[in-house]
Amino acid sequence: MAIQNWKTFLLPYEQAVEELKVKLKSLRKEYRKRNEYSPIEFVTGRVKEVSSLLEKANKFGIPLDRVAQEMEDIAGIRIMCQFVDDIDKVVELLRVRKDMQILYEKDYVRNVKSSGYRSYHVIIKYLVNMADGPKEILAEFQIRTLAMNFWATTEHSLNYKYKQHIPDEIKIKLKRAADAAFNLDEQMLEIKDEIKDAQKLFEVKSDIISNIMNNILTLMSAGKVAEASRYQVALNRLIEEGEVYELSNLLKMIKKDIEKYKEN
Ligand code: 0O2
Ligand code: 0O2
Repeated sequence: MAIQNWKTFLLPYEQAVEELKVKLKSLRKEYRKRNEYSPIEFVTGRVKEVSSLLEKANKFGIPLDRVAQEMEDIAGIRIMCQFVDDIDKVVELLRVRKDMQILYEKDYVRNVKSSGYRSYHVIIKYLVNMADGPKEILAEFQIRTLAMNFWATTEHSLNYKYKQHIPDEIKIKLKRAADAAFNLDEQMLEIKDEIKDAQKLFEVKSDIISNIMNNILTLMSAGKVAEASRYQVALNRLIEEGEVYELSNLLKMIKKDIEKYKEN
């Protein structure tokens, strides 16, 4: 296929990656808006480079006119999670969706690869609406923890450096590092509730603080500069060390004041 044809061939994959990224990021936003913990930490996506597509087709003996049917990861979406048990939750979120059809799943979290690679792969069929009509494509989700992602990206760059022939002594060290990363994931899981509580507390506090800030601005724009400064000083005192109840009280006070000024 000529370069121009590859560009056209990849268009629906580019479209799919953009759409899927938006959809998965929206799920995260939805959890946050509901003030709930999100099993999705962040999402990235890419369309396979033509060079790496050709290399893979060559490695697996895939004829170029069969690439669309046989290469599952031309469109790739990566979903990063904070904790190992979030991975299953994300897979569940994908399983119930009506805008994609899961073809199969590969669980490299429980069935770790000999390289040390851990990740959960979900292969889907996805319909994109292009200018010349609907087109069904294959796409791959890779769902993994931050530690798994750190390991995989590092190992991937070493593979690139050594052209898939990483020396044995480095392979052994990499395998050990992969197990250490997984060990870290398991230890983090043991204190998950503690971490979640701390994150929640942070979110609740920053929510109240931005609410107070907005109310201070309202006071300022109503010409109540002295009152606004007084609240700003009180807020500054509480920002670092203040408890949630103290911030809530300050918020109540400023809201009450604003109501009072509105009545006058
Ligand atoms: P926000 O508001 O920061 O969440 P893109 O086209 O930028 O949407 P792309 O090109 O697939 O996505 O991948 P990119 O740019 O590498 O990263 C996508 C998103 O993941 C970006 O956020 C990054 O900030 C975020 N990201 C990347 N690495 C990390 C990381 O190690 N930790 C965290 N928490 N986030 C990371 P957005 O989508 O631009 O917006
Ligand atoms: P890239 O550069 O990531 O786009 P395989 O049999 O492993 O050669 P297959 O049969 O396509 O590949 O499926 P598999 O095993 O599910 O792998 C698909 C993708 O998973 C790979 O894409 C990698 O992104 C990732 N992956 C699988 N094994 C490893 C590993 O040992 N280390 C790292 N870092 N990533 C891995 P590609 O085609 O390698 O390309």
